[in-house]
Amino acid sequence: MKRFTQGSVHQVIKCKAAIIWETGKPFSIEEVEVPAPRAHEIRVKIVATGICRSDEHVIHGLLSGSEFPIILGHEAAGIVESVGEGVTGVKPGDKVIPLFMPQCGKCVYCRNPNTNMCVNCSIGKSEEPKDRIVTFMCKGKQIHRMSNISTFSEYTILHESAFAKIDAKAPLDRVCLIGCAFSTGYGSAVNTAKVQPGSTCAVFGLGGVGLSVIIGCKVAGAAQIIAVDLNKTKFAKAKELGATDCISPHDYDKPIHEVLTEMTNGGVDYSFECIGRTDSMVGALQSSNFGFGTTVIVGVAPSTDKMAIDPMLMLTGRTLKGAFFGGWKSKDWIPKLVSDSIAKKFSLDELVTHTLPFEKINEGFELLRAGKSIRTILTF
Ligand code: PAD
Ligand code: ZN
Ligand code: ZN
Repeated sequence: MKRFTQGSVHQVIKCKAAIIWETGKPFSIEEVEVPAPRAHEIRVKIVATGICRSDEHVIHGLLSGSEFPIILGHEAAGIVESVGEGVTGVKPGDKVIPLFMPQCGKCVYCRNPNTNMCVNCSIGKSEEPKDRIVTFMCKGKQIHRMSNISTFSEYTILHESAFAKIDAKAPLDRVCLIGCAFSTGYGSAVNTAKVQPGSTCAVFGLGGVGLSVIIGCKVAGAAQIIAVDLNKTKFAKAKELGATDCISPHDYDKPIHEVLTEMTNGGVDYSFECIGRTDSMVGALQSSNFGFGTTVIVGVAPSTDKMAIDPMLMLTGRTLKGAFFGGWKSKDWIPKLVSDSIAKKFSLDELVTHTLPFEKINEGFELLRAGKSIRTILTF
């Protein structure tokens, strides 16, 4: 029987990838073996991949379920190299974005319009589904994957639920940000919070995610957008993207939620935590309006940390929410977000501060740790 396959589907590819061998160690560039895609999988050549704080959390062992050695990376864009049996709608040469939040379209979550979670997602699970374990081998060892996609590799394997085909015109060194930071921040404002025209917003943390929240708040027509960060070098970019005020908690001798409550005569309509600290999450909730404020948790805190809140904050009418990937059902929405970016509904350029060759990945992470970059894009 003839199998329906396209591309170099039966060959193992040897290519370079960045491996973290042990918690807290730097990346080492290694030659890895990437197997042929099996049924319902594709193999993709990654062209550009961004550096996100979530990768850094995994390096330091802050998120449960991460095992080492591992290939990180989850914010990328690439070109289909080969297509396994049973995969439809995509062929070698097509441009795709890998999905760290997959969309199988069939599970109880995919069928529910109120969530973008999918049973196939790896978040909160301790291991990859056994039938999905494939992928990278290096020096005779199996290398674990991040979110089943691992984009810090020249080639990677993606399940058919974990990629979105995008417009052939898309510039991959920009739309890779639609794979994580941009969609997460923008969607947190327009989907999860549903920011209304004329409203007041506070955004805690001005990395790629927080700045994308600001873009979303502005597109939604917010009247006041207050940006909060300890690093004042982030303020110029926040203003450029739509922040009306920028404040640092270091400049006040009272808690930042009191400052925000005074600035807005009773608290903001919407607050967003884009740092990943439980104390800031509580601060964001306390900054929101007593009777009708909404707070969205976007940042990912270390899995051992817990939030303690006064239940009265909720009894009085505040809403506390959270979402991965800005609430977007990924496979449905990524192609539309890419088209919106090509149509210049929003710009991704401002989020990119550095572009480096893939081999300089450790330098890229140093820039993040030093607070000098928004997004560094690594190119192959
Ligand atoms: P980033 O490190 O680029 O930005 C974080 C910002 O927070 C920096 O500008 C810091 O200066 C600032 N900051 C740090 N501590 C404080 C503090 N105490 N008070 C005020 N500001 C502070 O990170 P990022 O934008 O890549 O990611 C932000 C968080 O979002 C991080 O926790 C990441 O893991 C999470 C994330 N969540 C999703 C999701 O789907 N929910 C997706 C991507 C990233
Ligand atoms: Zn990310
Ligand atoms: Zn699903």
